[in-house]
Amino acid sequence: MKFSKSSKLLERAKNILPGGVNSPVRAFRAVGSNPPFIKKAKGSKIYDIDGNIFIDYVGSWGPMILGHCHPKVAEAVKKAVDKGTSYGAPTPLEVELAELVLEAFPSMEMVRFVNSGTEAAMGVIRLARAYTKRDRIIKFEGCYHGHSDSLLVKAGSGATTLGVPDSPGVPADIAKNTYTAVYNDINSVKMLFEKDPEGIACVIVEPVPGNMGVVLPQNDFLKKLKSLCERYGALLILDEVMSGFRSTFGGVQKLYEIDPDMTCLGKVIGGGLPVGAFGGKKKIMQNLSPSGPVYQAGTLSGNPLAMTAGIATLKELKKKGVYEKLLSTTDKLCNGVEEMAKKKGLPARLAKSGSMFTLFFTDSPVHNYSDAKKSNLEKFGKYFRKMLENCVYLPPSQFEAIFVSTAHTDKDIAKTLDAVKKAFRAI
Ligand code: KE4
Repeated sequence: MKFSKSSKLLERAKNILPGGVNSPVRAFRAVGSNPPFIKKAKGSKIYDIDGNIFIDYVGSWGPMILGHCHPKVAEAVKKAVDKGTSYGAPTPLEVELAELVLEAFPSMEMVRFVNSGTEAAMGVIRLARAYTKRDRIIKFEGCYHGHSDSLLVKAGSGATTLGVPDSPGVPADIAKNTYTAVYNDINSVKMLFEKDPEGIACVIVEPVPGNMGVVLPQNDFLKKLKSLCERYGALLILDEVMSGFRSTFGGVQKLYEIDPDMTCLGKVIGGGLPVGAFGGKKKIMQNLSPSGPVYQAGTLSGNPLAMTAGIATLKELKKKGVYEKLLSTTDKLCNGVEEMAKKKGLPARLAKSGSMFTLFFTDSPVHNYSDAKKSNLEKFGKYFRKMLENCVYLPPSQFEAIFVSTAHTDKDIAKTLDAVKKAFRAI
């Protein structure tokens, strides 16, 4: 397998694009390798500029749940282009997609479309602060909600100290309004509410995190979170940008029977075009401009091409049998991986939620970010590079999720498991 054209292009790109990429994780820094430059994708495959073909489990980090270039999605977008690419005016398309989203998320009574998950999380935090007239927020270590200042914050020195910036450029004055708790540790949240009973506007959480790798909620954690928020008058915000539509036609909030005040969405609802969304109870959402005083705006929000791709994608997902197939393909892959890891006596833990999963290279359970960080990153790097050599394109980080699509065939799974066998032998 050669990557000479990609290596040359990376050198050229690095002169004009920081790190040669437009989003850091794509640079493959976490796996000690350089990224292939992709020229096209179709179904479950991606094709790089050196002629290599990979079975793709990144799926553009989640949006490509139907695989790349799904005929229905591609056809719809091609037609839409002939009607213009953006109007900056209301269109029937955004009403249609909004109705599909509200059908999938019964906890949502209203929704606002934006252009990314980052914008969705930024907007929902501002709305929560305005609605509750409070400034502090709670997030969780290892959960990611995009790169807005209030959410690029990590825990201060003590468990209940105010947040500190998690990136240069985030003012300490902003970071101090963000508390960080520990996922699956309800007491770490209780302590914060007891310390600041009237100052916390909201708790924002990935109900099933994917950004520390996939981690599953334990012991009714989400229900306990909801009741703490109710007790202290804070809003519960579920960030389902990644988990949305991955297990069912809707969110994991349906599976865990949680009724959040607000939800963030992205990825799948744009079918590969830039879309984010935030929504929730009407009494909160109607405070959003222009129906209310909370300002939020976007030139390309509700863009006709992105709406078209989202509508086509959700309409496909609604079809009978789609989730049965998607989940059985995922189970086949995961069962195969777990069997081989066990046979090899490999210290590994697999966590799965619907059609997304992570194989942690650790032999202890992973219930939060500090557990996840015990994984053997060197082993993960070797495994990643071996899988790439065997034409399987995985997310280039231990702390990400693998995404299965409806385009992955039994043949893809068999080839992937064969690659896993070779990779396990090599590490
Ligand atoms: P975007 O701004 O990247 O569209 O969405 C931010 C975001 C918000 N919430 C959750 C739960 C997310 O997973 C994300 C983005 N996910 C990452 C993957 N871990 C996107 C990949 C990247 O940053 O390049």
